[in-house]
Amino acid sequence: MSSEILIPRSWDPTQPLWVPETRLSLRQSIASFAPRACAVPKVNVLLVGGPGAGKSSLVNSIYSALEGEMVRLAARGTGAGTITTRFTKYDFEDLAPAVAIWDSAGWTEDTYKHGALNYVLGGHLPDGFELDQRHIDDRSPGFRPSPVAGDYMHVVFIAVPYEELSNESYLARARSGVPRPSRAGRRAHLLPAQARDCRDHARARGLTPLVLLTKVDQGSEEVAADLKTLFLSDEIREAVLSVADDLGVPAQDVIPIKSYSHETTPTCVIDILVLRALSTALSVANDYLRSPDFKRRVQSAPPAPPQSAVPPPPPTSAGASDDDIMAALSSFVTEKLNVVGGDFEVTDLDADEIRGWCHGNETSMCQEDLGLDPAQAKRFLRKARSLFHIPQPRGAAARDRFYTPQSDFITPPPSDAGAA
Ligand SMILES: Nc1nc2c(ncn2[C@@H]2O[C@H](COP(=O)(O)OP(=O)(O)OP(=O)(O)O)[C@@H](O)[C@H]2O)c(=O)[nH]1
Ligand SMILES: [Mg+2]
Repeated sequence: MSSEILIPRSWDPTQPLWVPETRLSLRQSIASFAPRACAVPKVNVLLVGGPGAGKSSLVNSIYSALEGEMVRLAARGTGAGTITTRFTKYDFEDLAPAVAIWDSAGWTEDTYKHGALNYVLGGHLPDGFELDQRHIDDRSPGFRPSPVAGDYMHVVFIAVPYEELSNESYLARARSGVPRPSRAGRRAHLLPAQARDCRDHARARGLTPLVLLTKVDQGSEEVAADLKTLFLSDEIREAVLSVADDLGVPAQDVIPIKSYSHETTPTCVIDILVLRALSTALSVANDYLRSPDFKRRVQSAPPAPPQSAVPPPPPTSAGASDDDIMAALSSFVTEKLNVVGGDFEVTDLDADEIRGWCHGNETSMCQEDLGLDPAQAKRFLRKARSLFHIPQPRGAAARDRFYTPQSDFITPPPSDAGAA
């Protein structure tokens, strides 16, 4: 009996269904993800690539897709130079408690030399490390001489912008292995030689390098007009196969994405694309955590210092004082939300007042008193709840769960008012 094909045949058999349920299930699986090694509390996902490849935009897009509204955490550029210079860790609080994404400075011919990539992959460089420098070594400020398993990178994304592939000389260079000469005033993109370098360093540590084919809307008019045609497009298929061929990786390890760039509201398709990419990364990371390479590396790590020399563990938030928590919230507002000043600073307020906001889900108080926008207010309360160990109020949880921007809809739960 022959089966009838009811949907257009895709070149990728794992093409998702573009429906809100797919996004919901991706959000849920990312939120409940657990690393398969107890020595690793959070999986570290590394983003590398050339300036303007779309790394920071992906961080913002993943956050937006998890949050359900547009969030801009990482500064984005125009592609005309390196915008990100510091190695920056992004946490997603309870939206993805076991995930950290590390955004890096765009590669140029002058950076990531002298084993710097090994330091990045090996967890020697802390959050905030200045990457835009020619020489990085064990005397660099902040260098971590003995990283532990939780500091290592557990999965690597190499970002390659699709716009680059339309330049035929890119493919020619990739095949010959000749890096593009630098030209003053012209932006440098991910060089094939550097991508190979990263692939080789990753493989030497037992990691599987994944390639992000970014900005798929640039280069295919059909896809730009309707992103849902991505996995039906011959142009994208060709690009995926070319990149896989150039870098010597399996085609299924090349993931085409489109991040939020000019959009002002979330869309289901972009949410699904970026969450699908993260979900693939988490599953590859878990494979790594079970691999002999990882286990060997953990076993051969230098032994922990003798008991007497072990410093007391840092206080956990469970045992933290109100003052500690208020200080942590204050730096969260300035460093993570990049907000300085509403009517009050966090430290002007009382811990019990913030506890009250948490219990009542008082986002409007956060907006008025601390000068936060609605998305920042939600993040602030989420952070405060996790530090004060206050569960999310039921109403707020239900609203978040069924929050549906724009035209994407899921039937909301019946409200008490409606039942009465
Ligand atoms: N059309 C389109 N533009 C994108 C996409 N992703 C990113 N961009 C744009 O590309 C430009 C550079 O993006 P960034 O995210 O700053 O790139 P980056 O890799 O972080 O760059 P550096 O920090 O300089 O290394 C920005 O103008 C983004 O809006 C995409 O999927 N489609
Ligand atoms: Mg950046």
